[in-house]
Amino acid sequence: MPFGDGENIRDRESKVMEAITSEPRVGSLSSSGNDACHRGEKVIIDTDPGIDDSMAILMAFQTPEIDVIGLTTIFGNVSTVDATRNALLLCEVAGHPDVPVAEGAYEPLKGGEPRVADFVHGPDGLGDISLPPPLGKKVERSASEFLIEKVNQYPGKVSILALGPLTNLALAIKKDTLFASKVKKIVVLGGAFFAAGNVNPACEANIYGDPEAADLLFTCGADITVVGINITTQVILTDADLFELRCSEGKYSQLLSDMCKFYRDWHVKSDGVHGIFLHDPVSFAALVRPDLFTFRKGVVRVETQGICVGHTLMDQGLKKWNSPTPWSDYAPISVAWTVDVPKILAFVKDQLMKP
Ligand SMILES: [Ca+2]
Repeated sequence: MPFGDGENIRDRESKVMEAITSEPRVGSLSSSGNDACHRGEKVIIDTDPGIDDSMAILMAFQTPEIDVIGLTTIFGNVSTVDATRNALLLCEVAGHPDVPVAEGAYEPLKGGEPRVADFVHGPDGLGDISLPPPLGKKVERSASEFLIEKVNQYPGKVSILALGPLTNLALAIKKDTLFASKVKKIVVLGGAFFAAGNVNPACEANIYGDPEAADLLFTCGADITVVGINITTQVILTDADLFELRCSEGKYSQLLSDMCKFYRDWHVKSDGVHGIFLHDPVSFAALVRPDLFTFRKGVVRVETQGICVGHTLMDQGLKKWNSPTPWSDYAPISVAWTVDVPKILAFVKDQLMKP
């Protein structure tokens, strides 16, 4: 769906242009965790923007410790084509129109129409605030080709922040059998660990979007950290925080505040929450500030059939099973277990309000 061409489009355009043209400021980020990002670390963001994706992407571009070397797109909050448009626009808003955007798969691994959550993020995925179309174009390669190219170009040096359904990553693993060993680290927003989902009681939206892809990724042997909604729903930007954001000098605070209206109203209707969950920004924090979390290691499998399709289930290693299970013989991954809510909220607000 195209961006609206309502009467306030000129205001939006000038707002976007203002964000594009204002001087970038280099901030600082203390990253004291053992596995925190180091200066200049290469990161690809696989994304379905998405309002909270937009927050995470703009935060990433404002973080000097990391070097965003590309965005790859996927269906989820919007269609893949709309995700590409939004990703291009966000790169331009962030003052990085040169960052390549590679378009991802149009459907999950098993085929069929993807599930699109436009009722959460608005028809355009960015809160339906009549933003202008991007000036730039996507690159020729597909998302999975781009991912493969970059991990081969910089083996052991590229981390991936996966903020949507995991189809592109699964396709990269299928096409390049050494992909898992060449990627540095993959941080995934997805799943609900020993907690209720957000699509239905069994499953969370990103995993539900392509359960086969998620199961393939979680069992591929790569260095993976997964942040479930059992963690991200603990971190809420309340109405008071949103007001503070709107009143702040943050470089993108007006744009994000406008985008957040639709998203916030959905939270009231759906969850009785007067504010927004910070799913994607919290996952970004797991990449750059892992010291704000605790993690547990275990093999994670994803249900691909039946009423619990999309359910993520971790073997915590608490019991020695009598016989082999579907969890046996796979490499464990790191599952975010606890989060320091006050500290992470302060971190996210600080990033979002950075001038
Ligand atoms: Ca997302």
